[in-house]
Amino acid sequence: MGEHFRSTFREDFLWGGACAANQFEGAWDVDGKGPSVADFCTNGTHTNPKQITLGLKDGCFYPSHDAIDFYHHYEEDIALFAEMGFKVFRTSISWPRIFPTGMESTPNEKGLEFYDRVFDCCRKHGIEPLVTISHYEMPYALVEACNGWENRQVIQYFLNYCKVIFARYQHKVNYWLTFNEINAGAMSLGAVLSTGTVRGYEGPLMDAPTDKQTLYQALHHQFVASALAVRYAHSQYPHFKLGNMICFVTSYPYTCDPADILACQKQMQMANWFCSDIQVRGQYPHYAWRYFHENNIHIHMEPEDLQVLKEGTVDFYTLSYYMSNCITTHSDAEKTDGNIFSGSKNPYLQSSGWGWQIDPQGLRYTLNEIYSRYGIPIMVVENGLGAQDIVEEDGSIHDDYRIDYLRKHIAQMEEAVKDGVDLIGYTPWGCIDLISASTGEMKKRYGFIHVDKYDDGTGSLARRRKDSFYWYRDVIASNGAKR
Ligand code: BGP
Repeated sequence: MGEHFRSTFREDFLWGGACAANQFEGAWDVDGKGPSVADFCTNGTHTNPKQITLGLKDGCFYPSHDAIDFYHHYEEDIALFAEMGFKVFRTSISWPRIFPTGMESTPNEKGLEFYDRVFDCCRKHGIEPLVTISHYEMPYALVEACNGWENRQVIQYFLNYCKVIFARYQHKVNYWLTFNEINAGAMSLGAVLSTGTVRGYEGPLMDAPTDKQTLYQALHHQFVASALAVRYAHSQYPHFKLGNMICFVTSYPYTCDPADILACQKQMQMANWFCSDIQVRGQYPHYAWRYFHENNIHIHMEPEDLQVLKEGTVDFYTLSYYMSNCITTHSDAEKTDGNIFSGSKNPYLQSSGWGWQIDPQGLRYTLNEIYSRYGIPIMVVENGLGAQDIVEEDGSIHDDYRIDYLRKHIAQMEEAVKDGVDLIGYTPWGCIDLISASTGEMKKRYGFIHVDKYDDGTGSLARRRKDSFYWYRDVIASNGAKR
């Protein structure tokens, strides 16, 4: 108690929202942009998986091509964020907007100018940009030329890209995240979107080939690329703050059977802690070697790699948190869907319409676990409820289910702060409706702002404030107290 007891969010707490270029910008081939992996992904549904195709196919719908057209609506959208009182806006730079194939030596000036306009607009409204450098947006040409991150050469391409955007936006952006959900790279959906190791593959994203040797080698290259970018930024731009980004899926043992406890520990290690340990502590963790041995994984490293990892550790920790699951060795346990990782159903939790188990207390638990492991500032850079919304005749949208979800998670963040966790910000996902990453749908909406856009590609793109818009505005105005 006493001087270490904090009763509420810090004064400079960064309230805001989060989006990613490929899910909301549209303008996929405008002003010189090259295609990204996401631009060859069709839409799907909860039950009908989205596909990646080799080139564009007649009769397929590619939702990223137009998305919600933030590219041409950014002024209106950022003004709406400002109306809610955002202090921070997390977005990503589309790598192929800057380097259309990823391999050019000079950047695409028109792409750079677009982000100048976006960041200037944020600053005009007093909003701090928080920029993800790579959010499932690898130039597709790098998939074809290099099988994505499997090829070590991509490290240099990525570093060139980082150097260009760091130099260009050094006076506009202070907060950077290297890779979105880097730990997704070990899973099938992540393999497609994050590691880009899908050369020659066409079919459902979830069924993309997952050869562990290739994935962990690709991940190693991403770790080195991330560390090199962090090290370079620290040396050139000391005012920058660089973070990692983990898709945190908290797992609980399904029973108190010691076999379940161990299975859960192993799951937490390889799913969540593995990437975190490397990016925060700067070294491969002890438990990884046995996993590699048992799975016949041999990572090729250059002599300097381990030193680079040590020298490129991040300044703050960020995570997405939507749900939790259970892990068990008992085969009769019912399965549940989830964000990238699936697991067993927790009988104490309710699920969203897409089968993600809602667990606000798990967020407090998770924040405590992360903070006691690393002791560096933490930001929750994604959280939210994907749900279908109904637009009433008068244009209003009563999304009390979304308010309920967010309110409960904010309450648990407050508990974590009282526990002593240094939480510095919160950017709920899809603060304006956008394309779902897992299914490619518009129907799965997260926003405070509704966008008139539908899964058949129709819609006027009109923006509307949902009830949650006004609610979140009050949350921010009261620094989290009024909710
Ligand atoms: C995270 C991704 C986001 C986002 C979110 C919600 O894993 O970083 O890009 O989309 O999940 O997932 P979905 O869009 O599948 O509902």
